[in-house]
Amino acid sequence: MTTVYPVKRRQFLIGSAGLAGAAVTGLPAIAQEGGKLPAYVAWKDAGDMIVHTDETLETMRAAQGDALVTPSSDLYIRNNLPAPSEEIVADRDAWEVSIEGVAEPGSMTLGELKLLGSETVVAVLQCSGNGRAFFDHEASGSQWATGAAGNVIWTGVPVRAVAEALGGVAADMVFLTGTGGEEIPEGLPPESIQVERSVPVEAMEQAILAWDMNGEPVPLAHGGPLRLIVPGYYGVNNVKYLKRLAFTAEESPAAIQQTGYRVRPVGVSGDPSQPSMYEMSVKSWITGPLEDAETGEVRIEGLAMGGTSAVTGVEVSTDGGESWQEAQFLGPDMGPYAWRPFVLVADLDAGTHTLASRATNGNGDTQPETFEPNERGYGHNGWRGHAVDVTVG
Ligand SMILES: Nc1nc2c(c(=O)[nH]1)N[C@H]1C(S)=C(S)[C@@H](COP(=O)(O)O)O[C@H]1N2
Ligand SMILES: [Mo]
Repeated sequence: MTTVYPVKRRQFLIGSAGLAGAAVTGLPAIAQEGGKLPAYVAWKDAGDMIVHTDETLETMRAAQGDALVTPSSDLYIRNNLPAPSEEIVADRDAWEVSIEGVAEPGSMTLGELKLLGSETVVAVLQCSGNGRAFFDHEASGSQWATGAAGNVIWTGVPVRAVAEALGGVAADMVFLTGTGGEEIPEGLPPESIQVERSVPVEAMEQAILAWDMNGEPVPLAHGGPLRLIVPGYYGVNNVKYLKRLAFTAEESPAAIQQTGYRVRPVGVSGDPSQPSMYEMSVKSWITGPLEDAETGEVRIEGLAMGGTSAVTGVEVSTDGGESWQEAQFLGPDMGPYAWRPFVLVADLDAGTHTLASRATNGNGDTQPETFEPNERGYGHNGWRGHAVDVTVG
């Protein structure tokens, strides 16, 4: 199956992606609940998705529920460029990645990488802009609420093992840089639209090159045949259709690294001196009930994640944050990078109740009540913004 993008549409998308760093998306702000899925993700569960655009699909908050793992059919999609054609997953083991910045640089096929060993890690994949809709300053970009995030089981070869097999990381390399496999149309400077991200080289401790997602080959839409997974780091650093992995002395010159995904005050443009969207922060949200409930015992459920340090606890408030009660985690602990579903049964009287959750991680970080606005609306983890008003009666 080949996905064909009409030329006009493609140019439109590429043009808008190129301007993303300048805080202009140009994409229409139509969000459809249970809308029609674009062809390349027609296999997803339309009833659980909000279609913002063909390249941005969000999981409905209620559908997130108390799921330990996000089914692939419900996982959000965020493409800066249209996905490559299905041809690249026709012969997965033949996919080649060039590996640079090691003692013996070269190219390896996925088949060869699989011989270097494998590890499985459960990690939250979350877009930097998840929660953007909860800011008041109308930050440009997709108006993600809670659904640009999922908890995913990834299997692949540790980046450490790949570096070792090629003689080790070369001297003075301080970044791990991944390049996406999208084709760059002729005439455009690659750095303007290429999805190429650099993370501090220390992240290689937990990073893997993944070929399996939730126990199946990574779907093309989620970065198959091979994806760089940097557990604990925001979505953008998890480069899909990885075609190059390089240990580098400098950050990528790509706009998506230099000016994109930079946290700065509202009204300021992006530049390399500002913090980059790397490590995720502690966060939680309630997934049910979201609108109404019957009086009496109500089962309040939600999801909590620690970021780069495991989530250790989560409290729930039914009175807008005046009082808090410790909620109970459900299911097994799947490691520091996974989220944990939680539940609290509360006795609720008739009336409107503001339900909120507040998580803490192993570093002792707790979600703040409010979160300072920033130009692009990144990283919101304030508990008040994520609270829901539920009518009980
Ligand atoms: N090659 C490539 N990798 C990419 C992107 C992309 O557009 N191209 N988008 C990034 C962003 S911003 C996010 S949030 C995640 C989204 O992953 P998903 O579509 O599998 O949910 O992939 C990241 N990796
Ligand atoms: Mo993202």
